[in-house]
Amino acid sequence: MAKPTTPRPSRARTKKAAPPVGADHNRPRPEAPADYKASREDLLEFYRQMVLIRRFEEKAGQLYGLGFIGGFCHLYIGQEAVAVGIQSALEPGKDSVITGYRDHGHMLAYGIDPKVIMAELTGREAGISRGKGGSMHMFSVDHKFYGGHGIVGAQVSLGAGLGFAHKYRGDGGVCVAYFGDGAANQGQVYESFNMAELWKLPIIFVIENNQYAMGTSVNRSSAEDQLYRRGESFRIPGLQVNGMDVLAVRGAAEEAIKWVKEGNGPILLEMKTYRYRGHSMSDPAKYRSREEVQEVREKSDPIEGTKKYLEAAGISEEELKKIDQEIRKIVSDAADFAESSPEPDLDELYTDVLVEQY
Ligand SMILES: Cc1ncc(C[n+]2csc(CCOP(=O)(O)OP(=O)(O)O)c2C)c(N)n1
Ligand SMILES: [Mg+2]
Repeated sequence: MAKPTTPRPSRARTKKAAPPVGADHNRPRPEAPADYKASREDLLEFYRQMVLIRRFEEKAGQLYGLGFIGGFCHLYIGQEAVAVGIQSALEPGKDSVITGYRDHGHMLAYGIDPKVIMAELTGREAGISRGKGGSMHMFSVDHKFYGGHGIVGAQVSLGAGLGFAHKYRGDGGVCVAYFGDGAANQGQVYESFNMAELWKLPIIFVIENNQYAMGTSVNRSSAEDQLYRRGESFRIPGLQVNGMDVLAVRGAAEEAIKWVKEGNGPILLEMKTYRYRGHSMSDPAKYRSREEVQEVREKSDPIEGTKKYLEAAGISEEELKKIDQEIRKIVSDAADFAESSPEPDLDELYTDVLVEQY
């Protein structure tokens, strides 16, 4: 066989250092967010909401063990600062939210009645989805909370649709679409990124990087494990945030909202957080050690961290104990309400499953 006459150019001759990520297009970037300067009242409210989520989830875990909750159930314990910090920066009734199946904490942070959430978990008629959605499929259109989705990553595309609706209607709202580190490897996430940036949709993509998907760690499963960079090739800027610190989360949320409302298109927030419990209710947890979980609990717990801010603001131990007691009562009332509520009527099997008219 004849030798090729034109040799391929050697790599050495064409080699040129690639520009760093983000530096190749001359475009503005969001500012590095500062921690939110919380008032005494803000701090108390953050504490109250985070403790409510923690106690509610502990109770849900117990009710699951007792057989009151069927199907899947994913707890939000450890991640409280993310939902609470972001939600506190949104405009209720104007901005929309969508998330995956780890949704109870998000609904509580939205101010939705714990009773109707617990009733949904236990499959009761009084539940927010009339007892037919369960843990993973809760909705409240009144609160612009669009679920609760069991298909990993699907909420990101639906969120792009919500962002489109805000823009199309010109209602000035922003969509926050939450997803996990595992979901960040799903293909439809990137199709959504492309469209969202192309159409400059008002959407904040929030990756709740709790370090683990169902059975493996982010580092073991992700070629690029610095997830805030995942939007860069679509020109979506990303910020990495300490998701265990409610003031850092709120500060980043404000910066993101500003960016989006100025018409710059989407932004990505990577919230570095941690989940203390198993992925779902049955999880052998072979992917991490108990010591690791214990260390995070001791060193970075979002509620303990907020307590330190509260102490510095002069709030006494007694005041916090009072809040803790109030929350315990709210949660036990929610559980009593759920347990004593009737199950949906059999006829309900055929409602809300098919849209018959437009
Ligand atoms: C399309 C799809 N693939 C797989 C699953 C099974 N599954 C449920 S949760 C999960 C892991 C997701 O992890 P992550 O996105 O990190 O969210 P986290 O559970 O940590 O909140 C998987 C693989 C699913 N529900 N949907
Ligand atoms: Mg995860």
